[in-house]
Amino acid sequence: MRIDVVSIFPEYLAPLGLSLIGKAREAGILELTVHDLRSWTTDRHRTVDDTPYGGGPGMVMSAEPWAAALDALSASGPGTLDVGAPGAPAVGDGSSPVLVVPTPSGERFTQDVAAQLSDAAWLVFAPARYEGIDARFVEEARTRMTVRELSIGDYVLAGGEVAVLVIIEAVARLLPGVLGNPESHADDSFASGAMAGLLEGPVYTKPASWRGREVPEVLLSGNHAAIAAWRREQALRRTAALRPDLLAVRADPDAG
Ligand code: 6GU
Repeated sequence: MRIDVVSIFPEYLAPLGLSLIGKAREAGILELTVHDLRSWTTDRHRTVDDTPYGGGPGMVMSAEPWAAALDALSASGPGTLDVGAPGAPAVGDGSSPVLVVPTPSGERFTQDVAAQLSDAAWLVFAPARYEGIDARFVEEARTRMTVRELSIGDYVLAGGEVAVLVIIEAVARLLPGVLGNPESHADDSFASGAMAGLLEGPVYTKPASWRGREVPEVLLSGNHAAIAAWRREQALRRTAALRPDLLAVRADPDAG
C-alpha cells in the first residue's frame, strides 16, 4: 500500500517511523511519505489559511494549497497494487488515491471502515488544523476520486494529525504480512466470527499467582472447549456492562 500524508506539522507524524508501522515500511509492505503542505504555497509567508466568509472565530484553511498538493501527488501515481486482503479486489486500480480527510464532522471511523481502507492501493491523508478546510476542496476532489471524511470519535481534537495516526495504525495492521500471527485479528474486539461485535475479555500471563491473585482456573485446565466458552461469557459480560449498544447491534445488525 502507498500512503501520503500532507500536513503543516510533518513532525507530528514522526511516530509512523516506529514499531509495527516502521517495520511495515522497512519490509516494503507500506510505502509512506509525509509532506509539508506549505511546500505547495506560493507566497512569501507560505500562507495556508484565511478568515472565514460569513464571520466567526478562527481561521479556515484555503482550498488551493491542498488542491495543489493533491494534484502533484495524483500526478506522481499510481499507488502500490499488490495489496489488500487475500482475494479482495483493491479499492480502485490505484491510478488515483482514496482521499481521507479527518474531521469531527465526518462519518464515524470503525473497524469496518479500516478494513475497507486496507483494500485500497493508495491513501492520501489531508489532516486540517484551525476550523477546517474550505469545503470546495473536498467537493472538487470528489469529482475525480473517492473521498472519505472520517471522525475518530465524539470529541474535538486540535487538528487531524492524531486522527491520521489512529487511522493508519488501524489500517496498517490489517495489511497482509504486517502482523506476525494473522490469527491475532480473529479475537480482536470488533472482529468477525463467534466473538463478532464483542469486547475482548481479560487476558493473563505468568505467573499463575501474583500478589495473591490467581489466574482463573479454567485457563489452566487445558480444556479448549471450556476455555472458549469462558472467554465468550467474559466477552458478553464486559460488553453488556460497558457497551450495551454493541449487543443491540448483534441482535439486530440493522440497528447499528
Ligand atoms: Cl478526525 N479531527 C479533529 N480535529 N477532531 C476530531 C476528529 C478528527 N475525530 C474526532 N475528533
